[in-house]
Amino acid sequence: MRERVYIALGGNIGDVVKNFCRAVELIAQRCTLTKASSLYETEPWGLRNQPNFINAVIEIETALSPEDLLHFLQEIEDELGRQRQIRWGRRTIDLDIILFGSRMIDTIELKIPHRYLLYRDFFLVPLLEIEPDAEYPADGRKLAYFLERLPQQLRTIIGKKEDSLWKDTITSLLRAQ
Ligand code: A4P
Ligand code: MG
Repeated sequence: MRERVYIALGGNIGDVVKNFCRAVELIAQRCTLTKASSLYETEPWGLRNQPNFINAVIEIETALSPEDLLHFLQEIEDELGRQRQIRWGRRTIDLDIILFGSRMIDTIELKIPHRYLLYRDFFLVPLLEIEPDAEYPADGRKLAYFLERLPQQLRTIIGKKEDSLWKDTITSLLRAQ
């Protein structure tokens, strides 16, 4: 069975947009890309003392199991992170599964929905941009409802970031499928 899955992309070191594009190209080798949000520039959530992030969300369809998708995404993180670990000594792209169909998963390895989904505007805003009716699987409440109630001090979004490489990469991947 193919499931509709939302993946969040985040990064704040190196050429983040180039890494996002490469990540989406690699994801599309085993999954079908169906939508991609704009890029958002965001202030760091949690640990404050670090550079601003770029965040985005993509929608895919996949026949992979949640665990296999997680491992596939971790391979991509390693592949893209490793190059820059030499230069910067840190990992530079985070690929988080935020929703997997309407499944609820709670294992040591994997929590779905993502444990911070309801507390992160940099997940909710790009997700709602591409799927305005998205719901929280546990109770079917609209995610837009949670975003409206997110306190000001948790808000991170500075604005959208225009980037032609991102636009062109997404357009060509959507066209190829
Ligand atoms: N894991 C459990 N559930 C999931 C899931 N749904 N998707 C486990 C992906 N992984 C999941 O993740 C640690 C472990 O989480 C994995 O081994 C997996 O089994 P990680 O990516 O290796 O480690 P991490 O990135 O240090 O932890 P985490 O919790 O993913 O970091 P966060 O929470 O993503 O925080 N501010 C802004 N504005 N934008 C950001 O993107 N990101 C972070 C990183 C902090 N602040 C940010 C942003
Ligand atoms: Mg992560």
